Amino acid sequence: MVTPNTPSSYELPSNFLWGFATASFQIEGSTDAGGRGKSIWDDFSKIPGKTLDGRDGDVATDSYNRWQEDLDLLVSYGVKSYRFSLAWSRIIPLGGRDDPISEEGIKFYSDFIDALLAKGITPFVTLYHWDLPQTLHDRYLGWLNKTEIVQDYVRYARVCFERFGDRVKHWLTMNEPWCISILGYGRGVFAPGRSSDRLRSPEGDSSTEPWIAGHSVILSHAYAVRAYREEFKQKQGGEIGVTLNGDWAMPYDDSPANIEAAQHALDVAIGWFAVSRPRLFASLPSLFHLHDPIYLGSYPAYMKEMLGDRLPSFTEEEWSVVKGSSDFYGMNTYTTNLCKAGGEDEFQGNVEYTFTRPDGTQLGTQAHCAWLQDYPEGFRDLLNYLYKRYRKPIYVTENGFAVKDEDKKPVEEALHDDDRVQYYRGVTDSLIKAVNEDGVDVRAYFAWSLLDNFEWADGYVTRFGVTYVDYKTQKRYAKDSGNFIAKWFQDHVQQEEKDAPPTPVKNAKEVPPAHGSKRASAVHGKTKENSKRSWKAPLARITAYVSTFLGL
Ligand code: GBH
Repeated sequence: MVTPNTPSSYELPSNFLWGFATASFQIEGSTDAGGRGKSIWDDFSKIPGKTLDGRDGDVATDSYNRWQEDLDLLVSYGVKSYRFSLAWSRIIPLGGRDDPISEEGIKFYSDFIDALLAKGITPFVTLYHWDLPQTLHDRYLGWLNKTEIVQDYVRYARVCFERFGDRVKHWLTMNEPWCISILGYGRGVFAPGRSSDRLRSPEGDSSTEPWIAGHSVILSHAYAVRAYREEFKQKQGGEIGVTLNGDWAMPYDDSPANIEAAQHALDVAIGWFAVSRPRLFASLPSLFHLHDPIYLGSYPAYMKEMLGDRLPSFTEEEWSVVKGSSDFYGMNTYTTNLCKAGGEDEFQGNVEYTFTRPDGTQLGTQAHCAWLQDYPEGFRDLLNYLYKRYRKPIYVTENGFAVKDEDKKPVEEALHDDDRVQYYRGVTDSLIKAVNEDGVDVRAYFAWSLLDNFEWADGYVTRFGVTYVDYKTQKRYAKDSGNFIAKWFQDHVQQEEKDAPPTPVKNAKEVPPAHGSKRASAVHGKTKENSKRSWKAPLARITAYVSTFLGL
């Protein structure tokens, strides 16, 4: 457990965006209002056994009706930005490129965007957060059909840019491609629930389908970004990228096999989509194209080694569209896993995860869900790793904690969510140190989530909100964590426009491995960063750049 000791002079620049995140299917409810078509989650969540409490998304937090209330809540927290997603099937009910647009769906989001802007809140919009139009699954199996889905997705994206892009300047194409592919087509725990496990699903092949789905997701993202850049960006002036889930991977101990395992875990969780260049050649293009940073170029070598020809390949033309197709690194992260080589779980890179250290102690405070413990040092290490490896400004688009048994507590008790406050205390300390001491270019932070909401396969049992939702009355109550975050960012983000925007580092010489870099060894308590003052942020950034360039 950390006791943050953030130096009082540390700050975040005045243009730093902060706020809370949600997703359409998790909050909207009203699944048949306004001409909305079905999404793959509508029926899936109703199949007995698919959600922990047997509950579905028909009502959720009723935000389709209560968006004004949600907006008031955002205003009361004083956020600068709000990350939410659009339901594809509200905008194009049948989903396809020749299917009609629903003006009612457009109006719903358009009004909401106007209302946010009227309150000075910057909309940060995700185009796809897992609610694929059911029709596209029925027609051609959705993400498994590359040719069809790429065209349908790009048309949907284009409609959104056309209708909202005059006001939306921050776009995320996809939320967590790993989850879309692995949880939807591999483990089968998320819609459409396909898997080789015949107890779970009558159809599916977990050894091939996730990699095919992931391939379509990458291409859909990339062609949508191309459309934005060619047809809209100049006029609208926004930015666009993808957001990846990825938790910090820490070797279980110092054995070479486990150090390697931690890198393999990152290769499959993140590298699969970030598609980093093979390390040997990583520096060459950046030396010759100084404004073409490294991010997207080839699948990690380990993915190829593990999957052989089950990993679909891109054509040269596709590569040219995929490479460089994200303006920033969108980072969703929740925890740190201790990694041991071995096991047969390809979805984790044949790596075993644990939270129990070799000495038997736990890494951190246990959350309600088994996969999550609090370890803020990992958050800082991940920021450093991603920034050194991909050389892109980082937007933390999700980060959060579910307090154990919060659903069993009476409201008054649940509001004092000490473990969640402690989690955010640690993470914000890590964040500001990464910016001020390590020179990492972080430009946004969104806590997950504004509200307790429909937590997918967990139903409503697991609560991630910084605001408590009483599902009987749909009343919202700020938890201590919501107030903590609001105050923390108000205290640490500079008030006025007195600073220049952060200077991104343009060029990187080396793509470092996860474990062997300076910060990574600090994880194990060997190094301590010690620069102390906030004006040193740009200096730290330059130093980070120079040392990376020199391969230190
Ligand atoms: C986010 O994903 C989602 O974007 C968001 O919608 C969700 O509400 C939030 O997390 C909280 O869960 O043990 O194999 O099932 C987080 C990334 C990746 C975390 C998969 C849980 C479990 C892997 N998730 N992980 S597995």
